[in-house]
Amino acid sequence: MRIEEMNREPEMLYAGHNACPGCGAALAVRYLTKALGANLALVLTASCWSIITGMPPLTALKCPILHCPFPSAGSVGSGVRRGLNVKGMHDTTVVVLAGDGGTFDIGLQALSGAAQRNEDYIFVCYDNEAYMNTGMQTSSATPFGARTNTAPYPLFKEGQKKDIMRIMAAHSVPYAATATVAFPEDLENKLKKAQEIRGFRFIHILSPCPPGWGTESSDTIHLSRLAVSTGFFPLYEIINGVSWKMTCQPEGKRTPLKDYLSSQRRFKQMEDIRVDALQEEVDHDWEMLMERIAASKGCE
Ligand SMILES: Cc1ncc(C[n+]2csc(CCOP(=O)(O)OP(=O)(O)O)c2C)c(N)n1
Ligand code: SF4
Ligand SMILES: [Mg+2]
Repeated sequence: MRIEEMNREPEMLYAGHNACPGCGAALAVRYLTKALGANLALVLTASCWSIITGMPPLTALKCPILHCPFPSAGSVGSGVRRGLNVKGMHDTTVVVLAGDGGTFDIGLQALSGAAQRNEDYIFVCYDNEAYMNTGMQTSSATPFGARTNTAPYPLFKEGQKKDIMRIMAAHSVPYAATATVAFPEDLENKLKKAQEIRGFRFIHILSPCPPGWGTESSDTIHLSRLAVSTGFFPLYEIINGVSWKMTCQPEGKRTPLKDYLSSQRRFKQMEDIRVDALQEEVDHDWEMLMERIAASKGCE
């Protein structure tokens, strides 16, 4: 479906929600609801999104939402799916929505259990690369060099971003994919594909966050696009943990990573030598991804 058609799909996110202007996570979920349709049950962890939608009766989303404790989203999703099945509501799509903190860190144990049991729902992680709702603390999704409010001296994240997609692939889940808001058609295709598949499905959406990243609200789409064209956040899908496929390839040469970093205040203190180190890491991850894609051609 083209973006114009998508915009004509019924809105499930009411105007007047509580997201900051330019919030990538709000846009991601708006597209998600358009792609998956109205017959949706949402499980939501503590996060910016619990605030964006607000508490009943003033909730901003037009579908049932179950707010759940941080670490339990993976299990609550399993329970909701099984409960709906008992009631014969097999057509209702169950989506667990969690931030990177609720996915990469605090929710990882229940997520791993549900993925391993191949529970039948879609787990969506909107990744703004920190615990934003509580004031921008480091998560294991925060990239190297990014400033957060809990990074010890020298005040930026020193380790690498955790590779959640390889963790999901290691669980051999039927479907896992990356997406971001600058490519709504790619995002929609992946969600619709996930909706058709049974078993555990995982969608990882990079979602720019203007206050947390130190960017203008008008830059959200540009940054999301740069994340892809630099190779910092490639768009791909993995079937059954073995078949890796690129869905949106940057045209020509990849854009230098410094173009992505320079417009974000969270990377402002980064010296050139660290920018070069991060570029090397992105180049290395890119090569590894290309090798996996090439190697899996025989698995299709
Ligand atoms: C067990 C537990 N620990 C901490 C909190 C406080 N808390 C609420 S939202 C939040 C941040 C969530 O971060 P993330 O999952 O990345 O979502 P974001 O806020 O970035 O959207 C935290 C730490 C909590 N509610 N429960
Ligand atoms: S802090 Fe970031 S993720 Fe949270 S509502 Fe604002 S823009 Fe969205
Ligand atoms: Mg977050």
